[in-house]
Amino acid sequence: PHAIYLEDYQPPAWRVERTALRFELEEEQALVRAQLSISINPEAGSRQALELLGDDEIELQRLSIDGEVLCASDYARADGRLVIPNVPDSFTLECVTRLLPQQNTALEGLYKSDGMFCTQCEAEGFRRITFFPDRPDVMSVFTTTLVADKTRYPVLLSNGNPVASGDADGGRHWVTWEDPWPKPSYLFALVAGDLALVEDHYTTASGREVALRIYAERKDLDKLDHAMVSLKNAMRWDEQVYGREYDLDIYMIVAVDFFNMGAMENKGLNIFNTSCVLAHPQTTTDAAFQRVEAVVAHEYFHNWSGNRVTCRDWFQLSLKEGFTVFRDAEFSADMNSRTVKRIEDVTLLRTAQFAEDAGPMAHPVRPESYIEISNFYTLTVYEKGAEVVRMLHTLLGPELFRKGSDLYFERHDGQAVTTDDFVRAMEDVSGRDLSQFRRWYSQAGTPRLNVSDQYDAETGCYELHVSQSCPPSPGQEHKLPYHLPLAMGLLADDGTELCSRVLELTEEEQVFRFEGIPSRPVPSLLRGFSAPVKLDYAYTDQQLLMLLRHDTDGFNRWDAGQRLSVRLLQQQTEAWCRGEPMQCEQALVDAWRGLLRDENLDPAMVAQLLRLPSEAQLSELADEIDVIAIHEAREFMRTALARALESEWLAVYQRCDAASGTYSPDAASIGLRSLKNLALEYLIATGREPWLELARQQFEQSDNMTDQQAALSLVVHSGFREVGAELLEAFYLQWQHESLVMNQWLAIQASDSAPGALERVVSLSRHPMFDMRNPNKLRALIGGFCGQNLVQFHAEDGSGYTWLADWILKLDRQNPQVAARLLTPLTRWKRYEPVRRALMRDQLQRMMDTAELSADVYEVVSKSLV
Ligand code: B3K
Ligand code: ZN
Repeated sequence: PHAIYLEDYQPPAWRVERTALRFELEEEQALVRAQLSISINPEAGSRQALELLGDDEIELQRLSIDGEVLCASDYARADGRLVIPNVPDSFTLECVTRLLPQQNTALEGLYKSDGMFCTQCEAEGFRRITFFPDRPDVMSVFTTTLVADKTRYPVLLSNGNPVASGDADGGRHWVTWEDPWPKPSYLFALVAGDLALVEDHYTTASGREVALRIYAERKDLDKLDHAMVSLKNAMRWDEQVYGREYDLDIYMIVAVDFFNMGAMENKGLNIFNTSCVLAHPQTTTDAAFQRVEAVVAHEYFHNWSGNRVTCRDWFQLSLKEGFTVFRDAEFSADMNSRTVKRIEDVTLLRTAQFAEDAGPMAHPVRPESYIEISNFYTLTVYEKGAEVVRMLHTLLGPELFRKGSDLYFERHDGQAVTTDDFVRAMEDVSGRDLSQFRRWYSQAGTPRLNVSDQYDAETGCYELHVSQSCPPSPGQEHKLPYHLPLAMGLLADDGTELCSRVLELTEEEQVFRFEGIPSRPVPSLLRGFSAPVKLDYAYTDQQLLMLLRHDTDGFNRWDAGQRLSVRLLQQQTEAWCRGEPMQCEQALVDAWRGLLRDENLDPAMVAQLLRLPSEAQLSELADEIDVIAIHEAREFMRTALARALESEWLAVYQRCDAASGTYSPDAASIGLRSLKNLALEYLIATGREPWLELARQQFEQSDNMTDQQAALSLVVHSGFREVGAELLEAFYLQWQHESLVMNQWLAIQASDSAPGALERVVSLSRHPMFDMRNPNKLRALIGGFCGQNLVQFHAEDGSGYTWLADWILKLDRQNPQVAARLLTPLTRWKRYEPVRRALMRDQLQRMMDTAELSADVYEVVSKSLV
């Protein structure tokens, strides 16, 4: 496998104005006839041979130019390419290919999921279907005809609008779809199957009627309402907030069970992982309800940020992904609690993106090279990319930002562009120079801000000294300073806010002066997490407690509490390592008591404030990760806080329980359930029997999956092993017919850290509920064990590492994308103490020594070993 570089980009030599496809879908094979109207690209540098991309596995049956069949000597086919040296300036190329979708286990290109045909073409799946300039800067108008057995596949879908249909011989039928909007091949999609649907409609701001259809297997028809409501909300929101309307007569979503990621924004025909579209109170948790809302909106928003304006090349992936994640995050913030949404997003960023930034696969938001682009659908491109857009929003303010996005969409409608074009639109509307800001796209790593202060009581002058730096990352030894917004405020000791500002950092070291400050203030820094950085300031415990109580910025209230918890947990981790007794600070207990007793606070916020940072996050913050010490310290604190505040937890549990009525997935009810279940978690953590009974009751009597699953996982993860096993069995019997619920059942067991975990997951991998071809099952079981069960995955004998490596090698032959992704935990080997570090490295080396790794796994393993 070899690398591809951004600096080698060349515009396409040929354009494809029109693409007509005809699919004959059969039980053993699919035949694809493609007619491409090709002409020379006047913007290309020089005339070149026609080069089409097509996977070596597809069978080329016929190739003709303007009706003349080519013979083997007219073209060359090798390494995923088809080269035809002699072609006119403008011509029609026809090619017929034969594929085996039934055998496509990689789930890229055309494949079968539970008896239905579907496609996944981003990033480079179209070349597994036919020969094409499969790159995002070649945009074409597609017409697609599907032909298939009428009984097995009554529903035949593709992009755009249906324009003709009819019956064919042998019980077959056909439908033709036309998509008027030019699009790159990665946005092509088709679906053929026996599907049920819910239908609704939407009237756009300018009065156009759009039919909305969500398709799923018949048994899931009762789980589509939430997605439909979310879709309509997203359509309205994009009109109101970005002035963007939908542009076809139909918008379709199809739910499929076998899918490599969450969902795909194919023009007019989104294909979704069932886990991101199906929702029903009885089978779906609050978190999953919110995920459905977010993903439905995300894919819808792509219609403008991604489809109408697309990426020039895959290095620009964050152009559409970072911007669209920012858009969906703001949408979710408007639909739910803004502060809670921000806390959740920042937690993900700090836990997983910061870890990525500090690991061997670290890359800039706009990577400079890749071996396999699938490996770059990362937290950096998505989440950090969204933070970069958010910083532009903060620096310019909402009005200018909106002007900038309007200009961007107008200027580049129908084009394939770069992140630079996006920033230029923001520059043009604001008159600002964002050249330094562009470093956010080109430099990898998490910047660090060091803040200290000085106060002169006589003059009332307060100074903040801010310095910034960024650690080296692969291929980037030295970093230049970033341009970033540092939102902050100053608080008096009693919590009164003295001022609030957005400081702009551009230099390595800067001083900011504040006049007329009556007494030494407490700074509230990086409010709302205004930049994706790590910030150090020597807060005292007292100052953090004050901010936790009084900060006017909800996010920073939470963050103050987190800083304090992290500090105390780190102290206990060190105590544990030294063999000294651990202890729980009384001041923390008192502060938490105050929060638990204050009935005026928003329950959702209290739940966030009283959640201890996860083991994964504490690991990210550690100099050298000691998994056991972190686990022990966190368990100690959890138990101590549980016991010290037992009556408060019970009171809160009862208060929230009484306040929750019938199930509704709105923000207020979700907040009540999250605080109630957090209280139950602490009650269970006391280890006392009565609370086990309370959990059992909740498990048996609740009318919704959020409460039932919370009770189940708390009991399973507690010391009450027998009851845990009993509830698992009951849950299984109740829900065995619901595949998504069974994924949770697998994940809860996989993340159980009690001894014997590896034996348990090995036996689950042989359970009928597990299916190694289904990515959701793999993520639940393997991802659950390696990502959520840190103590057991990192067992000192290395058994967890061997188990994972065995799986990767097995999966790599079947589904390289998923294999490469599941590999992530091993890539972090350098962060661990010497024994585990060596064991993890051994497994990476074992994989490296294996012949014939896929490009996906090869890239991750080889970069990890550097
Ligand atoms: N654009 C798709 C991701 C495709 C991943 C391909 N390996 C989903 C999304 O971000 O909306
Ligand atoms: Zn996306």
